[in-house]
Amino acid sequence: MSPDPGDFSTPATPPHPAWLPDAAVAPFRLDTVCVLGAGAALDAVRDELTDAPSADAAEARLVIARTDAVAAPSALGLPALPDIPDDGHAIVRAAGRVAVLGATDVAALRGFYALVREHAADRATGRVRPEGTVISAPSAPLRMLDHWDNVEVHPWMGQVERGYAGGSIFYAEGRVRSDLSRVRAYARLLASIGVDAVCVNNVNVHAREARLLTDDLGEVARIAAQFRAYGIRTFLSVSFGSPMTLGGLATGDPLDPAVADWWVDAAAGVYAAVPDFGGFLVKADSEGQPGPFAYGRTHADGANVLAAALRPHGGIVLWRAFVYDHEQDWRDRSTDRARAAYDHFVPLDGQFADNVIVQVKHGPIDFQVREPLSPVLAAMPRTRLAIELQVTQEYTGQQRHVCYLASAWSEYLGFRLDGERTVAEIVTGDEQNSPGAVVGVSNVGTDRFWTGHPLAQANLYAFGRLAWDPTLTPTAVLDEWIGLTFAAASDDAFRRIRVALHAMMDGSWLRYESYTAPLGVGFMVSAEQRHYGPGVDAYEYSKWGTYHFADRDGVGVDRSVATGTGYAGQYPSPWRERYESVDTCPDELLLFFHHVPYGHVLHAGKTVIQHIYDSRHDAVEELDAVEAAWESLADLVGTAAVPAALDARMRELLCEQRRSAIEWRDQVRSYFFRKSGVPDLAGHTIY
Ligand code: GCW
Repeated sequence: MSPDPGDFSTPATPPHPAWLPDAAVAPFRLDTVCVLGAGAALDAVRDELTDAPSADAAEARLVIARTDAVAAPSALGLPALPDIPDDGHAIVRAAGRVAVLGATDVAALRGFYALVREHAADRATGRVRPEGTVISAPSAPLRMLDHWDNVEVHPWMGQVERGYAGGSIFYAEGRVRSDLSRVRAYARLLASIGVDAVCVNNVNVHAREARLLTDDLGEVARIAAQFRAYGIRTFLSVSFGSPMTLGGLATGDPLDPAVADWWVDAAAGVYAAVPDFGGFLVKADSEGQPGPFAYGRTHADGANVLAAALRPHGGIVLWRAFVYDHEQDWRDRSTDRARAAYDHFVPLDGQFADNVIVQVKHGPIDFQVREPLSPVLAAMPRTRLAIELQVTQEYTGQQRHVCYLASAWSEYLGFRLDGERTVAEIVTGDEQNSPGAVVGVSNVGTDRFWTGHPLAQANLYAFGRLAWDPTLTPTAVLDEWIGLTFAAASDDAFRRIRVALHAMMDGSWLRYESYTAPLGVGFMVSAEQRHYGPGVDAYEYSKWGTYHFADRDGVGVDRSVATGTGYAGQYPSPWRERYESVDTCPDELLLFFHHVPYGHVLHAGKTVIQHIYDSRHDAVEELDAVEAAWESLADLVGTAAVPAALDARMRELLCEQRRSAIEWRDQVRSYFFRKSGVPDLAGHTIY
């Protein structure tokens, strides 16, 4: 029996090389090379270049060095070493030679991968790099991937919660895998995109996983060792209830001295096993996880007790702001889930310890394909903040649909949330906020392609690149990814692959939006199929606080200050006013902020109902071009450029995407016709 589309549970050894195939690195093994300096990360560079002819620094065409290992700039033929920030690198091209420099071994390693990336991107764009020095340093000091992996297979969430790429690369059979080579390969991929932190277990901390913090530290240390070699620090998700469940205390009250002591001991234990441990990630008082509310304490009290325990070791706490009432009565129109994070956290601004980062989902609800930016990000100037993005495609096609998320993320990061500062500036640190982080929920698993959909690898790649430099454009990032991933293709094949993939991916986020929930209303997802596929009313009478309020006259949630839940008032100007009024609210967010009649005319000129009818049709029609783009590469299948297994996976998933998109189109369109009785002026088939 063939598996369902999207069942990627069969691991493969070795896995697909993703964006670092041998062909991407091979050009750097042709010339004479010199790697200067000590450290595990420089050993990783030496591994990459094992077969290259070596020469000393004065002779080599390519030098990769820690600056403290360079005896004198003249040894590299340079008048002086460039001034490089500690966590950055320099690529110096002079007299036909290239020097990659960093203050640490890790910085030099990242510089080496930057060189590999430049080479690949130049192939895509035909650019020739001039001589000179290019310095690059990360925008966010912390660029972190969170794994929602469970040690044990959870009865209804599987091993990786919201994972669409098979099992966990960390755990098998109820414990840490004995063979961690896959983790090492992952660490290499992450280092190449500048990710510097990974949290290795689910934020929903079940009983078995809680014990990673105590019984399994030796095993956690093995994982950390894989990451360390690539400059990546390991974090754990911990349960706020640990002092009771693991420590046997009668309370978890953060202000109880015995509880504080328990955390001090727990932190000391972790650092004894993992000296460069990063810290804790915490989901508290959220969807059933324990938290400080049980003791009448605030989230600042909760976060600070953990922060105090980690402080002597240099560790930090990432404390999630995803706190809302998940036991809501759908009849209650006064409670608005969108308001919750702001209502809980903004009054605490200035109360969090300086080694706490409050981690905020990009939107106020839950990673929907279209949401406004969370107003919390503009409202806590005295708090370190992180934006949390969902690389795993829970609500964006579950790695069966093509959906290139860099388009969305770059919009979020560049959004001027208070009219002046971009979200990127706020989370990476500016004159108001101390530096925070850019965090993503990882999309990898044991699948042979890592991510289920092979094109979803581009999302992981883009996450790291945008966390490093939020000003990169999604198309430029895609060019890098294509250049690296398809490095083995001949020039002609490569040009065609590039055209095809841009046609498939550039507009894919907006296309996904167009056939799913309309105009920002969100959450019309199937409950039985775990948020995959349409379920227009699946959450309408539920306890989760995610409603669209469609009736015979109109649809949408009134979140205005004047007549609705007041959520629009959580924004600073100019967004507060823009969102408050139906006249100025952007079309794509209209139903997020307003309940309007079906005949309401959008700025784009159509009525809401006709937009609902048409946009689904148009988006499904576009899939013809998406499929044709892949089909245009058919003669390359079986060559190094497009291996047969890749083509087979692509075809299977493109087929599933079409099936699912048609289902979305027909259900959503029929639903709104049946509710409204308004005929479709374009005469599309309605069921
Ligand atoms: O998006 C929702 C998911 C849950 C997840 C939760 C969260 C880890 O459906 O599976 O739990 O958000 O972010 O905590």
